[in-house]
Amino acid sequence: MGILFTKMFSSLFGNKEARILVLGLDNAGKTTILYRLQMGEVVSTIPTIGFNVETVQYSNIKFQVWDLGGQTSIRPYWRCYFPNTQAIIYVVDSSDTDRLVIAKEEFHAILEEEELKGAVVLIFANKQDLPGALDDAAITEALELHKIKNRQWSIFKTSAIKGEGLFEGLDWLSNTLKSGGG
Ligand SMILES: Nc1nc2c(ncn2[C@@H]2O[C@H](COP(=O)(O)OP(=O)(O)O)[C@@H](O)[C@H]2O)c(=O)[nH]1
Ligand SMILES: [Mg+2]
Repeated sequence: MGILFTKMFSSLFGNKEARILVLGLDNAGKTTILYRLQMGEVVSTIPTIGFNVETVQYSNIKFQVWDLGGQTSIRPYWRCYFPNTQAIIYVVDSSDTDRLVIAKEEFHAILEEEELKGAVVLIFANKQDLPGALDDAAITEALELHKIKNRQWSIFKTSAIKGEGLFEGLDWLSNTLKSGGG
């Protein structure tokens, strides 16, 4: 995946600093995806401000990951990570049907953030290998993706464990960013 990444994302942003946020509820598979992509060393910050952020710097692109949900008091600190965000990768555990409503609410709250208004959105309907996992159409429905206005988005079925679907999603993302989205 490292080589593919180089091909897809090199020169995408020129020398400009770019940020891609990887978000979702805890246990969705975000950290697994980060390691799967093998872009470089994953650096975990010490959670002094109440939440842990994992960062992978790939060329001039920063991938940053944290868990949504939980304490509302730490939310204002998230905003430090919003400027220069070109894309959001939203990861959902497609087998965790009990928490899909929360996943939806957290997702739409993020989309409301002023500094993220221009970001392209890629949704990973993850854990497709698990029995009972909802497919992309069902996740689209559950997350109310049709409510997304004025931005480009797409959803892909993935299994981070098997490494399936990730490349297809990132290919869409890099093409969308290349053609001027985000
Ligand atoms: N079966 C299955 N398990 C997964 C998949 N992705 C992640 N997991 C597992 O789900 C758990 C949570 O994954 P993690 O990456 O830590 O989630 P995070 O909290 O979003 O960072 C771990 O036990 C992973 O091995 C997947 O696609 N399929
Ligand atoms: Mg994690």
